[in-house]
Amino acid sequence: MMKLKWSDVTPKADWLNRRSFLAAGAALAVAPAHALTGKPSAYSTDQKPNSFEEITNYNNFYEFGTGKEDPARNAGALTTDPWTVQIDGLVERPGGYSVDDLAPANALEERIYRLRCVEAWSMVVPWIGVPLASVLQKAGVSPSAKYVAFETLVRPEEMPGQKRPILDWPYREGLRLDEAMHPLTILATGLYSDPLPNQNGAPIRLVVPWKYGFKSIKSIVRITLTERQPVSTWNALQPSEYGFYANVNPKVDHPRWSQATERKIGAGLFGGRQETLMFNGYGDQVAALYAGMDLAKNY
Ligand SMILES: Nc1nc2c(c(=O)[nH]1)N[C@H]1C(S)=C(S)[C@@H](COP(=O)(O)O)O[C@H]1N2
Ligand SMILES: [Mo]
Repeated sequence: MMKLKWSDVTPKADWLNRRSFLAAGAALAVAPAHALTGKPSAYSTDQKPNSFEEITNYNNFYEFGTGKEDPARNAGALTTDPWTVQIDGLVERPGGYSVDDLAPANALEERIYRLRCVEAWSMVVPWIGVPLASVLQKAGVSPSAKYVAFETLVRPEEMPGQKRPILDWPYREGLRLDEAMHPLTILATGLYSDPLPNQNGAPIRLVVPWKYGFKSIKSIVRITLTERQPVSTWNALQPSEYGFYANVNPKVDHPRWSQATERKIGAGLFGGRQETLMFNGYGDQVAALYAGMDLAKNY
């Protein structure tokens, strides 16, 4: 049988509508949460996205447990509305911003990105969100700012993993300002045409597709513009294994495993491994950010 690519058989608009159509037709009793639409983007990959079921049942979100199925099991209880993101530090308009302020419906874009976890598995995810640059512009970046720091919610009553010292809570991440302003960097509020499921970082999470997944911090409550390189959770915990940059790099192995290949979730037992690409395949867009840097030292 001839192999057709997903993009050959499914016009993007049809595919976008499919989920809400199915939801509407399937059962009016199960009222779907308001559907989201994101404008198609040239930054999206043509690769076939993983299924909604795969993306929402195989997760890393240690606030809800360390098992891949723990977030799907435990994150449902998280209250994500109301939600305020505090933007502070070296900004002109510090304060509390709502998710609608930061990612209004008319600004949403669809970004189908590869996601490569440092543990050497990967997926393709159709996010909906807005460029982080648009959010930072709302707060007004002061000229002295050089980095952006992010923090996840701390609420052990609803995040059972936080009752144990698995990580130094809150989960923290950071980017250099030019990485944060890069057009590929988004804050996501949706997945397919659904509001972001809790296990994927509701109501708003970072997505930096050329970096290992741990940089893409979930359920963000604070964004701080700083002059100094901020703390990032995994780097602070184990600096010899997890760098601040964490750019996907098949030539720099993790001390305990190779980063040359990856296991694509959903490929099946006999699907085989695929080669990991430099900057997760986004080198044309981002390599210039690291010109002249030794990427083996700055891993
Ligand atoms: N707050 C928080 N953010 C997090 C994590 C986490 O444990 N806590 N895990 C990270 C890791 S290791 C990965 S691979 C991605 C996984 O995102 P996904 O579950 O939506 O695929 O989320 C990242 N963001
Ligand atoms: Mo990860």
